[in-house]
Amino acid sequence: MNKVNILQIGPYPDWDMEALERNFILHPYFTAEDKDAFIEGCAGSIRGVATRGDLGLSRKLIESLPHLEIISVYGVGYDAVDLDAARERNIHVTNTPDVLTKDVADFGVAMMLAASRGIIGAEDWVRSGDWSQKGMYPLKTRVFGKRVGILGLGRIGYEIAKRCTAFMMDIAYSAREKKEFASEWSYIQDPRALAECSDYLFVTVTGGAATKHIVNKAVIESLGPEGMLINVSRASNIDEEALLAALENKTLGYAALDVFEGEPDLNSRFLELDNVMLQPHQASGTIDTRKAMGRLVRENLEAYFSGRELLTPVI
Ligand code: 8YV
Repeated sequence: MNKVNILQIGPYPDWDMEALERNFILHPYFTAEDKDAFIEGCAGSIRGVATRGDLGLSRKLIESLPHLEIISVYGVGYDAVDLDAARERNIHVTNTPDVLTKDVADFGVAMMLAASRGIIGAEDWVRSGDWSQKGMYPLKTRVFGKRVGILGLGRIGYEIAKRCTAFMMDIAYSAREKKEFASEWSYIQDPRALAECSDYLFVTVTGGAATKHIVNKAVIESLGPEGMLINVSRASNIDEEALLAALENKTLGYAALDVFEGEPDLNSRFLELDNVMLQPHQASGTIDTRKAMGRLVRENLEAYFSGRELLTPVI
């Protein structure tokens, strides 16, 4: 296969770069000081884009690439890709589902456990000398046997629910329709009603316009001052202003967050709070999973430009 010119939107680990550079000529958009000039210089040769779930690809960029044929996303979430702009020109879009599902589910449950039992604070309690000076670490919150709501029973939500079963938790879920494979769990379609009967509410719906602020002020209030909100999906699924106000006023007990509006530059109000866990969008961030994601990004591009079927097409 002749080397095809690919616009690379964000950095990838070295192991992905070595493999990509074997078959493609990469144009690292993220390194350019003057991005418009960078695009002007390479747009005429670019036939593919390699991006990331958190970075996506805007209509403006899509329209600046007259020969673009495929957009390969490193991540399961493609909400940051302007699908309408891609569809208008029959540009293929691929993502990396399944390979990251279980790691993201592990991470969501890990945040629930770590936040409930105060594990991060306890580490500081030991390291700071508080344990010897102040005595026993303050008591925290039991997890097993509590009520958990899963907002969105897709692949990741389903894996989280399975993990919570092992903690003897009372599981309910919200989805567009009842899932026959989930008959052992309660189906509560309305997010507010789901929050009302949850101690923990996981947000696992796909990001995008259809789910923007699905967790609104009313849902947050229904979860309440004893409740914990856990987000491993997209920041856009939560009304972040309502979340911040609820955390500041203690009308929501706690939030464990892996995603933020404007990330990595999150709202500084989060840094003033002691009832949040703040994580750097790392739910899929294990070596194994990221290698599998990178392989899928590459293999989709290689398949397309070799005339073979795409492995994981979105459109
Ligand atoms: C991304 C994610 O890959 O899968 C997704 O959609 O959000 C992450 O796993 C992230 O953007 C890593 O760069």
